Amino acid sequence: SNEEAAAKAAADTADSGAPTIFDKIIAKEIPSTIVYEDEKVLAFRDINPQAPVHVLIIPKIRDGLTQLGKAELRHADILGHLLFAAKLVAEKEGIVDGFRVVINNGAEACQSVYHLHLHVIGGRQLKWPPG
Ligand code: D5M
Repeated sequence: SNEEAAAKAAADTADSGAPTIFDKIIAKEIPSTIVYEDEKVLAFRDINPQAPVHVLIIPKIRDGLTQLGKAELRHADILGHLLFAAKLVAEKEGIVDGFRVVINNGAEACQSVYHLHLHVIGGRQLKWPPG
């Protein structure tokens, strides 16, 4: 599929350390709809929403975290912070009683942006398993 081909191409450049589209969102060089922000993380609406609520949460400093599979012990604090932010976003969006947190890791999981991000998805009945 197109999605799989795009994911493979993205993975090929993942280790180049090149900036991603999310750096431009953090720098506010391109617009986004921010739903939550603190000193460490930024949460904004996904441009291609898969549910009525679809928010991405990213660390403001990538620090080598292109993907979860590259995490090191020094990232444990920011990983916990991101997950707690997912709960805050779910509360803010009124979906705290039913929501999903997703991290796509690598081409086989269709990761397309190599700056770690959590998807917070909800606002409808979600199905299991995901595709
Ligand atoms: O998810 C990467 C996600 O990033 C995908 O759901 C689209 C979203 N995306 C890409 N560009 C933008 C901008 N400019 N604004 C908001 N959302 C964006 P992945 O897990 O890597 O497949």
